[in-house]
Amino acid sequence: MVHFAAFPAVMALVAGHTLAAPLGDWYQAADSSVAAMFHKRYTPSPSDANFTSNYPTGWTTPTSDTLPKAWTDKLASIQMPNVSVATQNNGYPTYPNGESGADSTICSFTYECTTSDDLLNPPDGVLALTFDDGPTDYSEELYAFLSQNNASGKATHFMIGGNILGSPTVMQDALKAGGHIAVHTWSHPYMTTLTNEQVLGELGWTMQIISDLSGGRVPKFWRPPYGDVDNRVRAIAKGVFGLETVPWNQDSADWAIGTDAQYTNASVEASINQWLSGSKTPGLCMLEHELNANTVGVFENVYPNMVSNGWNVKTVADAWSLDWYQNAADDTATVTSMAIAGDAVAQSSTASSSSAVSSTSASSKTTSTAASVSASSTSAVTSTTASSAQSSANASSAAAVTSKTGAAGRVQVGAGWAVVLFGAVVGVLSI
Ligand SMILES: *[C@@H]1O[C@H](CO)[C@@H](O)[C@H](O)[C@H]1NC(C)=O
Ligand SMILES: *[C@@H]1O[C@H](CO)[C@@H](O)[C@H](O)[C@H]1NC(C)=O
Ligand SMILES: *[C@@H]1O[C@H](CO)[C@@H](O)[C@H](O)[C@H]1NC(C)=O
Ligand SMILES: *[C@@H]1O[C@H](CO)[C@@H](O)[C@H](O)[C@H]1NC(C)=O
Ligand SMILES: CC(=O)N[C@H]1CO[C@H](CO)[C@@H](O)[C@@H]1O
Repeated sequence: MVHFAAFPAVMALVAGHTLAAPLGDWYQAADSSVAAMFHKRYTPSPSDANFTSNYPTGWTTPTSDTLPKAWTDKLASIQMPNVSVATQNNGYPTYPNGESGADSTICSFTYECTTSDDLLNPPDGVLALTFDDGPTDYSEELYAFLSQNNASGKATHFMIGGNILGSPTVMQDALKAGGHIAVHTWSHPYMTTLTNEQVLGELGWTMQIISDLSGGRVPKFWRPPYGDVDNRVRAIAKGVFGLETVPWNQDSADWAIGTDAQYTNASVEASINQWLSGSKTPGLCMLEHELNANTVGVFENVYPNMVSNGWNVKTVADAWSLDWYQNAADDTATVTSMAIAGDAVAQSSTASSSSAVSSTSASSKTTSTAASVSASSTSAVTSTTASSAQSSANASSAAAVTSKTGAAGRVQVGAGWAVVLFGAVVGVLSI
């Protein structure tokens, strides 16, 4: 069991002077709001015998007793859209009273709805390179390939907290190579089917473990598993945690190779190569995975074509000219003290860019924070229709592949995989 109360601020301060963080030092003042949201505690190290006991059980949605009060307090302070918890129907979230997921109040990506805050269409000519589901046993092969091609610093890795818990040093290898680390939830669920508190645990604990293993860097981007996101989940991601939602505008379907006869190494490579030699307007944000030999192999085969076709390959952060983390420009920049989901982050959703880092508000301003968060979620909701019309053509092909051909099969892949990984970790868990 995880007890946050067991890590008083004074302890964190003392530990900060006695234990070296694995990757740079932790610069947050003990009384900063980022320290309240993401506790420094002592620095959990992968070599600690009790490493996993600092976190909830891997690959299962964290329970409410694991949630720090700072997270639940923040959740209570934000304005939530009127969106119910969905149930799953063959890859499609379904809402009560026959409400459509395409409705602008709900705005489900599975139903091809996007908001102006969603990051899915990069600037012309830019390819946002993304790999979901790491770290896995195939990650190191991918990292070696990226490194050989001087491309480590051009990739965003949307990592699963439960996988990081099982392979913390692999995640750190991606970071040390210069890769950009982002959030893909703790247990890869359909997020729209979770309660608000479950959403909190899935995002918050993945941010916490990334922060702990990266010298205090607080992730700035997350990708919803299966693309399953609606305005309720977006509001929590942005309003509580300051996270930008990153769907995709093309699904490579690399994950389906070997589980759906329609998709083979050759067919997936052929689709990707077609996109790579096609229009550069808008840019490409392709769904790809560091999941297995197929997905990594496909990438290695198509990467030369990304280069030869003249794509400007970048991390998600660089594709949109944003900082890599909420409190650091990249993997090597100084980690600064800042408010999480405070004024700076809420403003950045309208003013677009990353003034987050320059803000050093250490005290929490509850009133103005709540006001600006509600203003930003309102603008997200009201701008939905226009941006949905703009990007539905590309989002639609992505969402259609995911929901119609993939989502159901994907559940089984995910669930089977969860069992395997959990089995490997369970022996050392003491919670
Ligand atoms: C793990 O061990 C460290 C150092 O001995 C200690 O400070 C920390 O509280 C322990 N964590 C848990 C969850 O017991
Ligand atoms: C929330 O949405 C439901 C279903 O559309 C509706 O019946 C209810 O009146 C709404 N509540 C508020 C406070 O708008
Ligand atoms: C990577 O960079 C090194 C040093 O700049 C260079 O020698 C090498 O040719 C580059 N490799 C590739 C594949 O671009
Ligand atoms: C797909 O390619 C990978 C390596 O690139 C290989 O390991 C795998 O066996 C291939 N799959 C099939 C079905 O040929
Ligand atoms: C509406 C929209 O953004 N359409 C674009 C979708 O992507 C293709 C290339 O993959 C572009 O040609 C379209 O303009």
